[in-house]
Amino acid sequence: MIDYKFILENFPQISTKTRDHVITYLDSAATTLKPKAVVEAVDTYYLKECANVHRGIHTLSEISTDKYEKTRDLLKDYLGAEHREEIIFTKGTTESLNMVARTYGEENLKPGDEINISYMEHHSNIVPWQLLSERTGTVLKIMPINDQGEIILEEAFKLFTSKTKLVSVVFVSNSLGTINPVKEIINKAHEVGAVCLLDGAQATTHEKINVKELDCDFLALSAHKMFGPTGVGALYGKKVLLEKMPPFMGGGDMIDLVTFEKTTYNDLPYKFEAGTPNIAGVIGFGAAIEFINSIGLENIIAHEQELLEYGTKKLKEIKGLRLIGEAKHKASVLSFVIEGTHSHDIASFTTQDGLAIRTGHHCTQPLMKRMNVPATARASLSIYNTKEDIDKLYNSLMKMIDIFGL
Ligand code: 7TS
Repeated sequence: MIDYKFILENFPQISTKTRDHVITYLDSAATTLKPKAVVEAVDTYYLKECANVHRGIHTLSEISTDKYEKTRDLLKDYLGAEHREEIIFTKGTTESLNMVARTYGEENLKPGDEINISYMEHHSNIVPWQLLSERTGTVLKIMPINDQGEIILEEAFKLFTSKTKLVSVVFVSNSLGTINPVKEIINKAHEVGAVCLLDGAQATTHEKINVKELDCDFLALSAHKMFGPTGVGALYGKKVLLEKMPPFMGGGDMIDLVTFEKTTYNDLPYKFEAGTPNIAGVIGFGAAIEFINSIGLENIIAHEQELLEYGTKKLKEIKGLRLIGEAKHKASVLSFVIEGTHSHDIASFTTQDGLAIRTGHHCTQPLMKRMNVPATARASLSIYNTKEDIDKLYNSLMKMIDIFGL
């Protein structure tokens, strides 16, 4: 059970008037709201404890370093990783995915080697592999999906051959909400000798993740989708793989010894964290993980599933509305189209009732094409949402249909 009083106290945004309205925030797949504890952790760093990390022995540098490194331990435990060195801080999912492409990909993949992704990937899990293909001659293969928005495993697995060297798949789809059978995909990848990378951007607060049990080789994530600050995230990678990978960027902190003739590199995880990192962001991320732990991920998931069930039922009552993405195993994302309207018109209308929904292709253009829609309207739900929020969306859509004469 989610204590709504606790939620209201922690997310003042949900009761603050912006322009004419108290906004009903239904766009958590884009970014979640930030609880007070996260903002306060960032605030404390900047106002009272500001210093660089890993660079000095003065007290403030020690405090910042301790807090920065504490987040690594929190995330290691949150993901069930074996070693803290397996957690690399990045700018977010996009950078983590690009890091694997540029380091593991360039080092290990050869012309003709195949990379399998799915039709429902975010652009950040498509374009880095296309860029890699341009540089190395690798070939991209696409796992098909059905009309409900589920990977057709039987067909997809036909693409797994001795040529497959890397599989990169979204754990939870941002546009459809589909929770993919990643364990089966990882096992299949390993069976043919490929490594498997998960795009965990949307998964981290909708699914309990244990990277050791899953046996994934890499997992990319963003803090801002798990109540943390923007511009920070992480790459989980198996130590044996990370150790053999070349650095991503060169600079301070990632070196061991520098001479003009030759440079040797720092140990993990610092080999991949060149330059002054987003210290405040990482510290805020730690507070976000503690916040999730204090509520209990299982409670968050249960609340979201209840809202998903209610929202699905309610939206299906609307004539002319079609849900895009009806997978059996689904997170709290309601993507839809309404016959006779463009999704942008839906957003323009519902925003007047104070609703914040996202419309467009959600950075998944090939998926939109596969589902035969130009774009969708998307309501994505989190712990601070209630059934009343869904009722507001329902009422606004009904009003729109009436006014537009649909
Ligand atoms: N992968 C998935 C599945 C995502 O949903 C997103 C962001 C990313 C990767 C990229 O994450 P970033 O933090 O590096 O930007 N998705 C969305 C969305 O659905 N609406 O806005 C951003």
